[in-house]
Amino acid sequence: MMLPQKPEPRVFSGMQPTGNLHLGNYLGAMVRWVEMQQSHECIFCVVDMHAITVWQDPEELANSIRAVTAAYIASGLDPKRSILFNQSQVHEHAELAWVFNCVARLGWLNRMTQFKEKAGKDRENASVGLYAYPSLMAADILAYRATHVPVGEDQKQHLELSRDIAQKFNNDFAASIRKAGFEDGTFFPLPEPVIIGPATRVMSLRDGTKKMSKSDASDMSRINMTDDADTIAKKIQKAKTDPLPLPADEEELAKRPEADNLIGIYAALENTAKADVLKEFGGAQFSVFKKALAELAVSRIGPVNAEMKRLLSDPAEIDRILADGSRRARAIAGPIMDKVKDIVGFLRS
Ligand code: AQP
Repeated sequence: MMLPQKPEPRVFSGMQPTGNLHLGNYLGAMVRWVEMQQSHECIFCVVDMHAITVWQDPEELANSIRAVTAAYIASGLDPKRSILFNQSQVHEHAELAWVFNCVARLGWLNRMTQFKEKAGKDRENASVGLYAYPSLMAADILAYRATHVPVGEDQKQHLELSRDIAQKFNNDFAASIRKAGFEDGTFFPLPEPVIIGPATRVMSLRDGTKKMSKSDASDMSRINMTDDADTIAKKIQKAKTDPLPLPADEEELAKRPEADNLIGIYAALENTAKADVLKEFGGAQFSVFKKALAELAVSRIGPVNAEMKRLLSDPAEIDRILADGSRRARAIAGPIMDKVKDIVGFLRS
């Protein structure tokens, strides 16, 4: 298969099967994926190899891979139009990650804030995989020479590292890249982060300065995509706020993290801007706003939740979708990895 000289526009992104997907994953990433699917060639991955950078119960991991796949489809991703698969079924991710481990510099990885946060004080005991996570992420994207990566704000630093790795590979191997037929000496694109919308960083419902996260010990801190209507309403009602009514302008809103978070969630669910939500609710008490937010959240998440349940009642069908997606992903990544091997100087038969 002939690769194009310049990579064509192509979208890649993924989520870890490490527990329940939450509203942050949905509004920060998934909603954008569904949009981009209309206009771009898209590849969406369940990144199970990233998940095992911290220990996962094997049975739970297998179930989570299916649950995340079901969430993708229930949210509106079409497995015929886009490629949906789990990472470990396409060995090119691991192969390219090794090459990138040899391109990336220790100093670059040392700066990654996510590793510092996740490893915490017990850094010596963190897995090597957790440390090398950004090289694997670069490989996920560049195994398809993908050009656009829709993610939440928290992934910005890793995306910048992916660009640095692509750039250094292109520089280190420029002559060999030309010899392999790429006239301008560029093999990998520098992937563009797509971080847009009013909810690129959804915060914890218990603390407006902390990101909403799967691994937060308190379930009240997040809205899970599997929560029922009563649970969603209760979590929103109990969400931390300050005592003042809602502000009328965005400048004031920016000074009040909890209010800002809830307004951002409302705007994203309604597909509008924060300013428009403030026009409607500026000056209102939180009790009034929270009631409207709970209704909106239930009306958006309820149908996704119901469809996820329906899909999960047929696990064999989900496995079939992942097998089909993996085959289609390999058809793209295989020839790219073959070229990488030629460029690096590996012999292949
Ligand atoms: N709070 C968030 N707001 C907006 N976007 C978010 N994302 C995650 N949290 C938020 C985006 O969701 C996508 C998938 O994330 P992931 O599964 O790779 O894991 P993560 O970023 O590590 O998510 P968590 O919930 O924080 O998991 P844990 O607690 O296990 O670390 C990404 O595009 C991410 O930006």
